[in-house]
Amino acid sequence: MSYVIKCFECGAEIGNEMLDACPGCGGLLNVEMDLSRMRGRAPSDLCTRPMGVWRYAPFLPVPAEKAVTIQEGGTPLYDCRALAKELGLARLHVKYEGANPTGSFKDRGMTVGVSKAVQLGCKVVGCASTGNTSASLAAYAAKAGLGCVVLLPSGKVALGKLAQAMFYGAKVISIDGNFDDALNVVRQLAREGHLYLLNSINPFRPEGQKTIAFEILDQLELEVPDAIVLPVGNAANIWAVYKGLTEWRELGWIDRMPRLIGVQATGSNPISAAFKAGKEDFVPVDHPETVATAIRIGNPASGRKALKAIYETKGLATEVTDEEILAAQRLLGKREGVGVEPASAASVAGVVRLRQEGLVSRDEKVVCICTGNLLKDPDTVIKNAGQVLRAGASLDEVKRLVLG
Ligand code: AN7
Repeated sequence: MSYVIKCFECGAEIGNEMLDACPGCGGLLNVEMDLSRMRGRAPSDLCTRPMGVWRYAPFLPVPAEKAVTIQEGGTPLYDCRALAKELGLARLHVKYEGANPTGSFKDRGMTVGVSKAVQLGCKVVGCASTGNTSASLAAYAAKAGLGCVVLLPSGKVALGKLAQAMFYGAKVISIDGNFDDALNVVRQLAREGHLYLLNSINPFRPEGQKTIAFEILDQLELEVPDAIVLPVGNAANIWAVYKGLTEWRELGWIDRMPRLIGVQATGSNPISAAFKAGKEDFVPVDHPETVATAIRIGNPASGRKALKAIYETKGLATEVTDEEILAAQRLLGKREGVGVEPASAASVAGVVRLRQEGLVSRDEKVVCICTGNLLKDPDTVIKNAGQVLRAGASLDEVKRLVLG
């Protein structure tokens, strides 16, 4: 449970846990866990706790006794045989993060991040968000009794997410700008000491999110998949998954790494573009646009970490159109009964495309991380689903529709 915080860029050790960037070079921060106590042990030693984020307490930078928790994690891993057959794949699993308490994977990072905020004595927490981060932070702040401020891009947050942030009592501020603009402002608020920042540049957030990787490995009984595919927005989650895998690899609990595949929307594609150009850095997209508003992000704060995760695992990044995203969303619902929001469906859309391009082969065992629940964005569903039939309240009229 001991750890150090280091700069991802210059390697400097960071003593101050309130920071979100290296005071020397401005680089991203990264928590390095001391895993020496876990050496010589096995994943089954962790089974003393139920499935969920805190089962992996020895890998987390906050003691489990101090956890602010609403029982996050422990989400299903669906074996999607019908979909695998349709896509021509040996095996396709979906890690369904929509089953988390607030309906997205963000809860894994927030249980750790908000626990840390409490430990540090912070009274107000805040974030910029495309929606899910704000919904999650608002809930955990309520649980912890902290003040909460969320900055949202005006008009571009899905209804369910906005409702959640308002419901849990956060101060909700709509910004005339996009997510990247909102993040700039909230970072300044944090630097002036008005709040503790809980966007995923907070180095403790990915520590919670890396438990997605631990759970996938546990649920597959330590059989390493060939590829793990996930949507990329602000780009911290792919890093978190990489970090989790790396930790178990270093302990010898797994003997190889899966390829990590990041999927973006064509209108918000800085990481995909950088990968295609073979670059370790990316050029921000000025006016990001996509139906998958969760990943409508042009300047991903953790982009450099994401690219490292992709290159180190011999993975790749790709992009899919809004039409492909919505088609994949429908396909997952229709074939498997699994409802996910558009950003989450980007992972499945990515697999569809990569199968067509031959960049994922028939014999691969693939896990898609579906990051958020269908009900987050009911407007998009209603706009793109079939229509509701109308009838008077009479047997005849209804029967005509039923039999028609
Ligand atoms: C459903 O809530 O950035 O690449 O502010 O909500 O780690 O950013 C959401 C991101 C994927 C991308 N899927 O993850 C926010 C926010 C869903 C998401 C992502 C998000 P990152």
